Amino acid sequence: MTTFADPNDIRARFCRAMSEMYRQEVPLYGDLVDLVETTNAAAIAADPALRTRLEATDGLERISEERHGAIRLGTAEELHTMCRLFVVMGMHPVGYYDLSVAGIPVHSTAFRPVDADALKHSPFRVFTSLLRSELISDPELRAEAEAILADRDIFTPLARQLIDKHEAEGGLSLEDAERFIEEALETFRWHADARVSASTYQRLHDAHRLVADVVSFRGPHINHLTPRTLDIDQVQADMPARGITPKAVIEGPPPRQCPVLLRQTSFKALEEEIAFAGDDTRGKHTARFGEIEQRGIALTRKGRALYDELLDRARGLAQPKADGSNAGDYMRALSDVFRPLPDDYAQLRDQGMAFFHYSPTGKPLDNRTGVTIDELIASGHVRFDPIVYEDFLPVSAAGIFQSNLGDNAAADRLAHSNQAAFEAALGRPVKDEFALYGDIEQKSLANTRAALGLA
Ligand code: OOG
Ligand code: NI
Repeated sequence: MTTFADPNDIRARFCRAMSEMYRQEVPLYGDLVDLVETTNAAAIAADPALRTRLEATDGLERISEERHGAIRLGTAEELHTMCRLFVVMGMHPVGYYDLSVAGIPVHSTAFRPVDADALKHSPFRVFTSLLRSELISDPELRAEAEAILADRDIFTPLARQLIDKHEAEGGLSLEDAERFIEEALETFRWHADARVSASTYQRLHDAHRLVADVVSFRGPHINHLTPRTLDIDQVQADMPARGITPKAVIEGPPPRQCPVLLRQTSFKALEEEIAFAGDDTRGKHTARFGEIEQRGIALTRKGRALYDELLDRARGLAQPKADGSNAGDYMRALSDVFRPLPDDYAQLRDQGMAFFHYSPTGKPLDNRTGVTIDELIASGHVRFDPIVYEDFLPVSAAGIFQSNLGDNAAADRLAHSNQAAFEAALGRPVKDEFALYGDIEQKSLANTRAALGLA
């Protein structure tokens, strides 16, 4: 019997291979990673409690490793096959993000590990968008774009074979897994030679910069990678001194004692030289950038509804401008407006706003009848720790897209969301993020009760 490679290992190694490749392709990204590593080391050195916590939960070794990347696909078939490819690495589609509300003609999901062990092994995920070609308003251009896309195969023949083999046999041998990583990586590689002529590129670009990015090339080049930072405000502040131009504001919630959800910021996409098909004209394309993220606790539907409401209110007070001129006003509005969301884990728990992982403290329990979890916490038998948010935020994602597509990208609402069409392309429903966090929480409760000898 052959032993199959562990999908968690395949994912971790794929993530490292992709990081290597992207640093070579986009040297400025390597500079960002250096800055993140320096800042993380300083944050750990300055805070012994943080150090102890990270040692216990994450290990210090891989703190600054990439937590996510993003790609943009052109067709339903590409999305379907990409889903099968990610499943080989233990990544499953979670959530539906409609970016058309922000004037961006795509909808998206996140391919990611779902259970607690897999997340711990390697949390790497890929924010994956599908072009909604129906939102290209000129019917002739739409037909042309669809024909161009129908005529490419973004996967290597061997990658396709290995995906089939994985499905047929239920896994890949260590050797096949090695080859799979190399072949899968090819799909994410940058190609500076466009498949379209300069004039086609221009027409696609005029429809939407994103349309040109999706349609013009041989594959869905990885457009950014995102390491984890322990101090996003510091990295944002230090970017310019390293010759890195950050986007105007950090997306997501304000800085807090008890961080919630996801904060993220990026550097502006680079202008890169490309060659067009058919003649020897050259042009410029902006698509690729670097991003950083800092995650906090996952919110329940109730907590999330409050988050959405508060974010809306803050953006009503100070819509962040692309040139950064009102960044200070926006950050102040954000901090003011977010006061109703308790900045305290116990209160977040009492109010049912967030998800927690429960565990026994080790204190022996003698009275074994009718004890509730709240009583066990009060008596010091059970502790609760935040469950980290593993997903994305649509308003933040729109901000990241916009800052990297040129900040004057249209912001009008384009269309209604169409989750059904997305799932039809994918070939399966996306998983519900709230249900996944709820499961992790419930399992930890059951394990805790069992460990304490309670039914
Ligand atoms: C994806 C942008 C969204 C995030 O972190 O929210 C994203 C893209 O630009 O393709 O990666
Ligand atoms: Ni991102």
